Amino acid sequence: MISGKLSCICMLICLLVFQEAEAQRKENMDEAKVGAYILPNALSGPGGKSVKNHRQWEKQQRPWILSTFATHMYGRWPDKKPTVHYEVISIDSNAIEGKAIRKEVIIRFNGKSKTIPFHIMIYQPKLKKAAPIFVSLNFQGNHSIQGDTTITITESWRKLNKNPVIIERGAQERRWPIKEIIEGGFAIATAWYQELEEDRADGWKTGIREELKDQLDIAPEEWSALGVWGWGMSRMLDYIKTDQTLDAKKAIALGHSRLGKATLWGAANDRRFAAVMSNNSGEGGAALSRREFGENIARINTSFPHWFVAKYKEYNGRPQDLPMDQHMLLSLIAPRPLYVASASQDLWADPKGEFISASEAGKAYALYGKEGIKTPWSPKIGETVGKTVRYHIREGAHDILQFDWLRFMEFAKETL
Ligand code: GTR
Repeated sequence: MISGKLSCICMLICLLVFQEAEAQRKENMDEAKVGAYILPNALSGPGGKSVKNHRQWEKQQRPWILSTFATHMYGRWPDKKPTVHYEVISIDSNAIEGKAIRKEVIIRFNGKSKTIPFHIMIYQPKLKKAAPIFVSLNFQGNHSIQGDTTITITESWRKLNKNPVIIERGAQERRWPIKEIIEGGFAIATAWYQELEEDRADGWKTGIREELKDQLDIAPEEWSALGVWGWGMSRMLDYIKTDQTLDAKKAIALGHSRLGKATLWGAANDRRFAAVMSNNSGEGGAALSRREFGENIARINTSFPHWFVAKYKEYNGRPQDLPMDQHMLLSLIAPRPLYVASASQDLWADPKGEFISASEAGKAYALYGKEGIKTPWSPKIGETVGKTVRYHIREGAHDILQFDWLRFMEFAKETL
């Protein structure tokens, strides 16, 4: 009898927990239903003391914001640097109709042959002057960037894409207008993001978090998949610094979607990136969490539990309890040029939330005498707004296209 009652109560509790979880996950896609929210002030610390100038910002506020994001969201950034070994595996001096040099380099982190290799691919223009360089991870492997049949298809990519292996060289060409980038006088370094950690809940087990835990003195659960991918961009920059033909002082961290999130976190930690560009990065990237529109914390934590640290799940359905919001992540980029780009049909990423966040970040830029975005929502589709913080909303879907790149290059030329 008692056990019958008990099991009824258990079932009821389970149902309530399930309903609660479902309610938290529910995303709002109706602008009229976005509730009121109050954003934390990026310029005021835990004691409520306001920051008045960039010295105070650098000394107190910035470190506090950075560690707040580390604790609640992305995890710790390793303080130790790994040992690295670079191996140039190919050089093509006649790439992109003879306009570019293409290099493939393997970064190995501990010298052992069984270490996870990190294949980076660089295109650079044939110029006397060292070229400014975009550093950007890709979704589908280096061979998806261009149709060129001599680009290495890595073992790590084959391993994850078996049964059956369908190799689509150049499958992502529309996202990588390499010819235009080269003609614009820029170099670009890219690498496949999943080489350092596969994008699934237990990807850390076979990735860098496990392999380098002793060397970097950080336990796998202390950081996150987004942390690893952002950290990988820093390792790409380490290599770029060793190459005199590339201008490492003008390295631009750029990423689309989940890789835009990783880019923002990576560049917040690694201030050697001279400029930062996030494209359609949405929830957990440039978009505000408190603005309930499109993807939300509960949804992203459910779909991608490995992207953030476990603690972030405490904020499912409770964005107002976070000590920070994403405009503060963007503030960490100040005073470096920052570009936030949205797309008109990409409502999941909440373009308006990305815009307000970028506008709010302008307060940190003002401490350095830099101007951010002055115009209100909503800018005309296709128009660029803002100075050191810039924004556009492109016509179309969740993607990164030549339209975006042309504006990113224009911005880099103007500001670097
Ligand atoms: C979606 C996810 C977004 C975004 C996107 C992507 O499924 O909800 O946060 O990161 O993936 O990376 O393409």
